[in-house]
Amino acid sequence: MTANYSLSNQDLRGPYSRHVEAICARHDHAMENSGASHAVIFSGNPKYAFLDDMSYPFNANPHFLSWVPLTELPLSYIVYTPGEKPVLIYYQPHDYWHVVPGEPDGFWVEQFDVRIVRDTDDVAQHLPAARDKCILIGDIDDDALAFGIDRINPSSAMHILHYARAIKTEYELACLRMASQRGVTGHVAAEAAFREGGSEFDIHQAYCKAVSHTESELPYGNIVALNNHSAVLHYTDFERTPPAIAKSFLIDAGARVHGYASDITRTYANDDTRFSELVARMDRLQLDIIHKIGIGLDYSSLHVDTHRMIAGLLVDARIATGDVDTLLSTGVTSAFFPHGLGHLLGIQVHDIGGHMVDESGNFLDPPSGHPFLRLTRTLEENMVFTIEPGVYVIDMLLENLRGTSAESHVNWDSVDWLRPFGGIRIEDNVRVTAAGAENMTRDAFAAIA
Ligand SMILES: [Mn+2]
Repeated sequence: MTANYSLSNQDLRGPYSRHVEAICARHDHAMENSGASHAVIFSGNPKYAFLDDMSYPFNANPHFLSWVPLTELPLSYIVYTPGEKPVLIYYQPHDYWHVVPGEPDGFWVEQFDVRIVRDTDDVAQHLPAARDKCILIGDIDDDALAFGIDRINPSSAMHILHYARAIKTEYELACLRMASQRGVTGHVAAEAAFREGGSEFDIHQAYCKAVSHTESELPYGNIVALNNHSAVLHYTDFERTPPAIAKSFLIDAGARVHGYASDITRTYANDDTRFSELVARMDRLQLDIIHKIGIGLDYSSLHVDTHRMIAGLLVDARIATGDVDTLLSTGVTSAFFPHGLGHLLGIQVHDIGGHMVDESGNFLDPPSGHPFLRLTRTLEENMVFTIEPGVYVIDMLLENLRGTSAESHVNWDSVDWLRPFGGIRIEDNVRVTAAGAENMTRDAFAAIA
């Protein structure tokens, strides 16, 4: 299936109006805590390369996007005063050089008092006169864009907003499900391009076409890796010619809907039975992890549990020998699985707040020996995050085991066998439910199968 992804916005009006209510309540709380009467949320401004007049792709302030799904609206502001309809200062310049934002329209529009401005000088008249009663939320790199507001991103408000973002509203869950569905159409097209013998570049283009994203619209740079390239965790080269033999294929790629991202990884074998079995074994392991998810579970302990399961997989696959505790304590599992189990997912692919313990600015570091774990929170209903275990041959890490007590626990012949395949990662996007977990990614694959 390579049809362009399309979606209907008809169902979102109700969920979105309730979402805005939730965002207002969140801001009421944050503003009370910071002693502010008004919150002004800035969408962001284009950033330019040094000595150049061309800007980088625009990345809107995620706080702005949590209010309104306008990913391409620079130099705009939301003004929120508790009890009043939020004002959207909508920057639509007269500009014949560029495509300017269109007329405000869509399921979101009736939630705002929209004020169109043609020039940044016209923003000031729509801001509260009492600038000292305002807080400004956004990336301000030019004082002129703050319009005299001194309190920018105060932690007394930001911690509350960041902590709350981990729990998704009904509207956000709908967007995240659609983002998974959109990404999955790309994954299906990418697998077909791999089976047809395409290069990494060909596969990447098949993916972009299927999800109907330009590269700058993707939530993150696609990882499209054939053979040993998949051992590079963030491999982002695109070889223009296919390898003589494509033994394996790892793709880590997502899509966006209304500013919300999916983040999905799949690994495929060509025709090698042993590697195929290892991929299938990892797939079952990943589902077993997801089966453990529930309200109140500590994500750090799930990560450590995953290391125990990876130890079992390495032994089953004759890549390592020894008992689980030894394989963990000697660093064998960390050499094969050197990244975190997953991260919060939402407007940002690595959504903010993964290490927060509460809304007061207390943070919990990852457990010792696991510095790259991005999520250490206790799971709550409607949190959305990724589950992405992996196993790789990364010689830089495996070489560190030589000469240690770990060396005799590694079957180096099997490492040599696995090296040309690179590695395996399976990544789904899941939501915590009262009953366990909703797997948005598997649901999307099942829906198009
Ligand atoms: Mn991820």
